[in-house]
Amino acid sequence: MSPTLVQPRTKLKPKTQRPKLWKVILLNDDYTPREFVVMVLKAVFRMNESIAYRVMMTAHQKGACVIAVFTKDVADTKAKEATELGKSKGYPLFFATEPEE
Ligand code: TYC
Repeated sequence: MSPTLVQPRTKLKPKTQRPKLWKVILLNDDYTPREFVVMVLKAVFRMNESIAYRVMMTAHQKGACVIAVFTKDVADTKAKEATELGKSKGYPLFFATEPEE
């Protein structure tokens, strides 16, 4: 009987690349009213009242709070939209974005 030849696999399984995700971060300030922050979180990030209130209080007490992660485009658009809502009322409310590790 002749020895069985094991052929090396030549086709490598392509690794599926996941797009890098970006965090949207809510920053505390001393001037924006709490109710306004809650309203923006509900409107732009589709949070319900109790989650929006908890997120706002976390930023208020700790200085910042990660809100959600999105693809870069969506994170930038939402952070800008939310920041603009504050600006339109003269508030310094600020939403930052940064890449996830
Ligand atoms: N610190 C603000 C106040 O006391 C409320 C506030 C909370 C503002 C969270 C921004 O990200 C923020 N009126």
